Amino acid sequence: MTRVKKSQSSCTGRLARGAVYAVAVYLTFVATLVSFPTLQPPLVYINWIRYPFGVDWTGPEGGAGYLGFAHDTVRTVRITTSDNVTLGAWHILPKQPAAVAYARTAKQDSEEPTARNARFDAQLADADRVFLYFHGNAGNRAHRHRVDFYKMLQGIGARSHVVAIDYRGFGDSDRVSPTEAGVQRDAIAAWDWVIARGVQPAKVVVVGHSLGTGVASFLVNHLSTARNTTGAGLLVLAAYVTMADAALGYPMLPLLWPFKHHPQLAAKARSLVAERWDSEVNLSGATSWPVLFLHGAQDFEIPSWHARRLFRAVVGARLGREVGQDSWVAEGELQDSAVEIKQFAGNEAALYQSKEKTPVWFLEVEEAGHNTLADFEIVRTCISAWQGFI
Ligand SMILES: *[C@@H]1O[C@H](CO)[C@@H](O)[C@H](O)[C@H]1NC(C)=O
Ligand SMILES: *[C@@H]1O[C@H](CO)[C@@H](O)[C@H](O)[C@H]1NC(C)=O
Ligand SMILES: CC(=O)N[C@H]1CO[C@H](CO)[C@@H](O)[C@@H]1O
Repeated sequence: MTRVKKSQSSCTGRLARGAVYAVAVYLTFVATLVSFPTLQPPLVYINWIRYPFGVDWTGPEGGAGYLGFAHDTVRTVRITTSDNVTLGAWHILPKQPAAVAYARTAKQDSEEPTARNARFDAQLADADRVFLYFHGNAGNRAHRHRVDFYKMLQGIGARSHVVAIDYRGFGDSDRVSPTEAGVQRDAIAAWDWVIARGVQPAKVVVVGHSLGTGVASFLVNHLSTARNTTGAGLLVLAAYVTMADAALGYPMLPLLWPFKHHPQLAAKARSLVAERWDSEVNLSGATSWPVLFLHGAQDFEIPSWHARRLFRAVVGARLGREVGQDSWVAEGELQDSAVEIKQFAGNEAALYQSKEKTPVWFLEVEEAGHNTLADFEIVRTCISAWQGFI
């Protein structure tokens, strides 16, 4: 009897000690990240997951040959940033009619690289739209769900090109550690590269997904405040309010979860996230750009309240007042005279449209998750309508 008791108590003792160690390790880890903020970026960008592996970026189709694009419609280009970092990017031509796409000609096969580049450049200068795509964290531009989205964008309008970059430290870009300041330079360099090919700013739609929505929001703010430049639009997929807000709720890396339910601790935790990516501020400042928020109601990585709050903030900033602050009632209704709401058949999606001249729209897709927006026809239709193609 005594023996059993003893072993029970020592078992409980071991468990208790184990729990204390686990908490100590966790707190040490968090304290280290706070004391050395330069250790945070690898957890934010996750560029060390180099997936998909082994892409031959310099190959004939820029490494995209196996991804189902029409023959000879993708090239890898190199973009140099203001701090002399070289980035890899894809330039993807508009969707080709099937007959043209598969007519692989001897002329194309023997084409010199310079002539090929000139042909791509000439087509780019003649674009109707250029979608400049900034991807999310982890993995590179060849990631399947990103490719699905490029393909959808190719089919918007008649002559839509896609340019998708890899930030520093990702893909075939120089292996320089990404930081907020560095990635901001990457975004500016990518924009400048497109404009230097003879594309009018008014034809360029800046697109961001997930982490990239912070990058895209920064870029449009920079363009409108520093250069008085307005593009064709800002398309934000699965946006977050600020990096700190995203980190606090991020299920893939629930480091800050223990803090999130306590308002003061949460505020403290927020202030300790070094990479800011303050999209709410940046978006509210870029008032001349058309904006479209797309968000899946089944997005558990970044829940759709982020996009709702951003939508309200952006419309509010343009009207000079708060919009529907407390009246976004449970089932997705926003009550505000400045906003019109359309519900699609079977509640497939809800579209919120500001009534201003420069459209600010928000489409919430009922069945979509964080990486699956490209699977929904309503998304393609909505982007086309927002860009004035239908
Ligand atoms: C930029 O970097 C390349 C190597 O990546 C180097 O050859 C070149 O000299 C650098 N240019 C400047 C202006 O620093
Ligand atoms: C910004 O651009 C708009 C239209 O292109 C122009 O009307 C306006 O005067 C410009 N503002 C400044 C400060 O240059
Ligand atoms: C104009 C402006 O406020 N831009 C800000 C956009 O957000 C980033 C933080 O991610 C700031 O560094 C910029 O100053």
